[in-house]
Amino acid sequence: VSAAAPADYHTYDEALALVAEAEAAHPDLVSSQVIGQSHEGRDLVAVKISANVAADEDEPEVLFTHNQHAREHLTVEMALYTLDELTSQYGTDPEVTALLDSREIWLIPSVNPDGKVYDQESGSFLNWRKNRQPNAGSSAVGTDLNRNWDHEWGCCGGSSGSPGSDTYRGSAPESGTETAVVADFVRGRVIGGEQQITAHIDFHTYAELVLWPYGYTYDATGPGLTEDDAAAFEALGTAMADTNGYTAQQSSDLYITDGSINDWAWADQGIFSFTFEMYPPSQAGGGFYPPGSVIDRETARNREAVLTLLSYADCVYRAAGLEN
Ligand code: 0X9
Ligand code: CA
Ligand code: ZN
Repeated sequence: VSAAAPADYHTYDEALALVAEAEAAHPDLVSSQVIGQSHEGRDLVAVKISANVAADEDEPEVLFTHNQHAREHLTVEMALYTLDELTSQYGTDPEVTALLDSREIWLIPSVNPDGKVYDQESGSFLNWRKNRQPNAGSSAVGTDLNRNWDHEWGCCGGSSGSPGSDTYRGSAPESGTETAVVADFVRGRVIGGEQQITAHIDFHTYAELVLWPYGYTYDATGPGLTEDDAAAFEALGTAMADTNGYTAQQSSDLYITDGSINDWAWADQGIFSFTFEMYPPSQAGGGFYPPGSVIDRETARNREAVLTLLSYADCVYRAAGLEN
């Protein structure tokens, strides 16, 4: 496999320009907002996509987060694909139309823009994972944002306490600037005591997996995660994997993680929260840097999975044949 060049992927500025273009072209469907700043001061942006987008209607909300890990550039392309597909197919494709008429979608195209810019814009890829926040008392830079969420943070050997590690969990839960901004955004979707977001995918690369909580334990159930919850996670995760050919499993079947976004989103916010590990299946396909020629295919590959998540967002338990 020929390696990608940095120019094969959109830069963060280019991604934001495409968001602005979509908003200008579809003002009835797309509305973006700055939800905070990264450590280095870049805007963190959430894009809402829904019919009658200006109104906060009482519709199930769905969140897609991308690029917690800097070098996973294909995930930003996934956000741009979803934005383009949903907006261009509204009013044409009946399934997309019905979903935008009945759901409110939030896309965060990059949770870690500082890391993305650092990894992509020096002239060659740097294999960078973490954010770009300095660590007190260490010359090592960066927190692994996906070990920095506030549920069982650092509990179980699924992260590192060493700033030099690629899985450094940070000095405290939500010590990562970007973790705190996104967590505050999610908490801000609690209205009248009810979290509006019911379902979520956090996009990563690579390995072609659909993963669900908990990551901190091998047990299929746990505090706040009942047998019915586990059945719903497995049913919807498997249904999505049936559409894209990924492997569906509990995230700890891959390896133990603590402080991941999925564990926090479920345990703290009650959101059915999945991780997708996109293309390639292994290092042989280009690892974190597959060639730009695969972007269209590997983003469109997740079209049905995204629509499946949206379709069950009114009641995820329905995926398992359960009434809740
Ligand atoms: O280790 C990670 O954060 C993810 N893999 S990656 O290669 N993209 O770094 C997997 C996270 C899955 N674990 C949970 N969702 N708990
Ligand atoms: Ca709406
Ligand atoms: Zn990742």
